[in-house]
Amino acid sequence: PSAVKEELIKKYPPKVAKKRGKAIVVNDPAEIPQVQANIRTIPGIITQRGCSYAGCKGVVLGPTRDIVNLVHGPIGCSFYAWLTRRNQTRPDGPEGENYMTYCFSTDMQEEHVVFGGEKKLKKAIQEAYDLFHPKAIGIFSTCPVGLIGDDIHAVAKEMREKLGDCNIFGFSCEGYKGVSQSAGHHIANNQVFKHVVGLDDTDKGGSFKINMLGEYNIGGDAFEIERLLDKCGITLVASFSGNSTIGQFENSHTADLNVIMCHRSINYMAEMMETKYGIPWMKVNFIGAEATAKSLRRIARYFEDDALMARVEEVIAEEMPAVSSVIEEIHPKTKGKLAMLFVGGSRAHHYQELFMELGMETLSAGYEFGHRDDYEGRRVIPNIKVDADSKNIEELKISADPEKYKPRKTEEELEKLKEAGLDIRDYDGMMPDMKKGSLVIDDISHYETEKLIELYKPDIFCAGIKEKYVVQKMGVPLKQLHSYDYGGPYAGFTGAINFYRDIDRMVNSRVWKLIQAPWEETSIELEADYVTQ
Ligand code: CFM
Ligand code: HCA
Repeated sequence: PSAVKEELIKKYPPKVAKKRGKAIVVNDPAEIPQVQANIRTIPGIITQRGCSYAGCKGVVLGPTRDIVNLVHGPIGCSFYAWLTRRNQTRPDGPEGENYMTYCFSTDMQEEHVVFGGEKKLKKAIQEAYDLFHPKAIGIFSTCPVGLIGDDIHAVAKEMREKLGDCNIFGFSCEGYKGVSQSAGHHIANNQVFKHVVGLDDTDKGGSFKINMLGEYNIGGDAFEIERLLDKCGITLVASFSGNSTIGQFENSHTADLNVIMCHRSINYMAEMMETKYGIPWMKVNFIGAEATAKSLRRIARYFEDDALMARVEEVIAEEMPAVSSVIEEIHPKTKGKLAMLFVGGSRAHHYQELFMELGMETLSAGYEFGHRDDYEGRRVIPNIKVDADSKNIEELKISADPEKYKPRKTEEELEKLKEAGLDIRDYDGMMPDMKKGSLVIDDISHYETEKLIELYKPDIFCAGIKEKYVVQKMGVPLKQLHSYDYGGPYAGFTGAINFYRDIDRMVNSRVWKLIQAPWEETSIELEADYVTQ
């Protein structure tokens, strides 16, 4: 692996090679090395990262169905975020509110960039209100809004007061804020926490009340998780934000536990909710059948309820046979095959579980915009250098709510649970789960991707739409772990079965062998023939 690393950076100018060298590390799970992460991409390198607006408007708020998400900016920003992420939702019947299929934008023109766009924004809010009478309107700033200084928060306040029965709040998530989508996650967490969470104190009943944080219902994952929670008798108060409503967010502080799927995008919310309301959080993973069983068991152990623990065991016993029979059929065909995963800020870790169940090895993996804690574990957080880019993102000062703070467990109770192996408030990151000698690469560049494939020739490469066809032209199938291509759900037990079958189809299809990769000699000879003809 060290030789591969050298090969990946060899062609770069010395300064670039030095910098990229710190983002490419040979893993050792026993002595986790440091990974350079969450810093600016080197200009000129083709990154797969997106922007702050994508992380805020697209990722965190995108899956909410009854908030009108209004983009203040030129039309392209809204158009390119229009139904491109496969977050699904299930409205309450045919008349139930669902604005997800709409594309709301102020359609800023040059005139507004020069003379200001606040008037147009006010008009757009009024128009959306008159047409839909939504419970809430979220305003999202794109790059030019920040550059010209339109004050979306003042507009939000003015219009909220004017309209009276519509919660209106803004997100200063200009694309250039921070270094990736990650900044947008933080901005989204802050504003939803400030303007929405805690508004509705109604006790809606139910036992074992949890919130599901960082699950965005891509390809219907949240539906499968909801099915399992329901079967176990665990009440889902709110989901941030797959298949969610604003009413759920308002009421979410009545839950007794926050479980986190995607740590990167939503850990801020969990911490703020614990400080203000006293709700502890726990990392879970519903990707992988074993991981799903483990996560359900851990939720039951948190509640320390025998009947719940028994029910969870019953559910696992009911669900597992179907999983095992598919694994028995597929494992012999996938065993020993090689995978690589380069995705966002959490899936590159979670999906290694499913590949393990298929007997496949992960040779190399990395995030586009994960932070060091997502790689090395939260214990490194105190040592993370806070640079100017991170300082630009607001850290809310949160304290216990004088009336609503109610610790769900005492510190002693939490300590006891931790001693019994329940890792409350912790996430160990991706590297402890990866083999010694595997390559961990942050913010992989396009050149490095191609080189890595050429050197390792994996049986499957997992990434997004930008990589998909380039990689497939090299004769390597690419599974999109963002959109799942057209598949899913992949979460839970049913999801695991779907994934096994899809991966089997991909790694065992003979079509890939018919493609000549650019580095294959035969293709070079063919080209030579062509030239001499
Ligand atoms: Fe979390 Fe996500 Fe991901 Fe993410 Fe994303 Fe996504 Fe992703 Mo695409 S919130 S970090 S910003 S799990 S959109 S649902 S697939 S890059 S790995
Ligand atoms: C985003 C969204 C994205 C893009 C996926 C891709 C998603 O980052 O803005 O590059 O294929 O999951 O839809 O991550």
